[in-house]
Amino acid sequence: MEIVVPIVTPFTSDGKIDETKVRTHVENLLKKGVDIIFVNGTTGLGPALSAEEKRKMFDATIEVTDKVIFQVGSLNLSETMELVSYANKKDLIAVASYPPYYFSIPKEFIVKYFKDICSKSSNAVYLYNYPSATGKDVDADMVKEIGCISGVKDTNPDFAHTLRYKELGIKTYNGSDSLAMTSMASGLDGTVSGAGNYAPEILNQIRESLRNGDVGSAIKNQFVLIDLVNLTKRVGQFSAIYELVEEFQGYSVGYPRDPIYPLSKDSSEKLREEARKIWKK
Ligand code: PYR
Repeated sequence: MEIVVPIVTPFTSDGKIDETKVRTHVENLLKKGVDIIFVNGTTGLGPALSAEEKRKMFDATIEVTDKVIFQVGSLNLSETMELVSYANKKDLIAVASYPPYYFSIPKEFIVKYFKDICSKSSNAVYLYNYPSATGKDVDADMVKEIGCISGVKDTNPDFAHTLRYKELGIKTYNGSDSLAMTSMASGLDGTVSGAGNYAPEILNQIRESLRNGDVGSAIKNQFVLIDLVNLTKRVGQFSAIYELVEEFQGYSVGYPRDPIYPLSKDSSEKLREEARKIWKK
């Protein structure tokens, strides 16, 4: 039962990556029981980062831990391949990619995209499947056809869809906060949770409860997580995570970057107050 956190990308007020804040955040999450750090995911604003910025996030993280999954995907395949080659020189868990998005393309192109990454990578290659964001569902049948994918993060409310990958015998994680408990309880390899940025303790408590057979407590904590996530969604989920890391973990992870605008002071104060009510530590 691994807890994977897709970390936020901490920016300065003028939009540069703050590497010191990355390291502080990663160190704290590991201390709080997180097993694996996923860099440049959705919560990390991956599609909004340049290749150079993706590499910076990876460098700052790997200085702290080798338990890293490095998301390298983009619509510019030469940049993606450069990142894959860069990672070949390092010790890490895997490189990962979402499929090429935006364009309407045949399945064979997606299969080829992943095969090309595999042929360039000396590391394991994981799929980041997030159909509601990318418009492409790289399902278990496609993964079988690709043939070289050894892990998947499926950000998907359809749990059976995720379970199909596990049938192939590859590392399988579901990336929906609302399915954290289900993912840990059902024989998947673990959960990927954006809320883990600000509430790693809750994920850890869910895991502990499951290990102790205390399902009631696991369910209770799962609903605290769901309530927090629903609250963030009302004001702007990705911006809100920056606020809640500071609120609950006690240090700043800087700012998001436009067009993921920071919350107004008023909105931030209301969010924090509501969040404290939901999660009374
Ligand atoms: C991500 O932020 O990358 C997730 O999968 C949740």
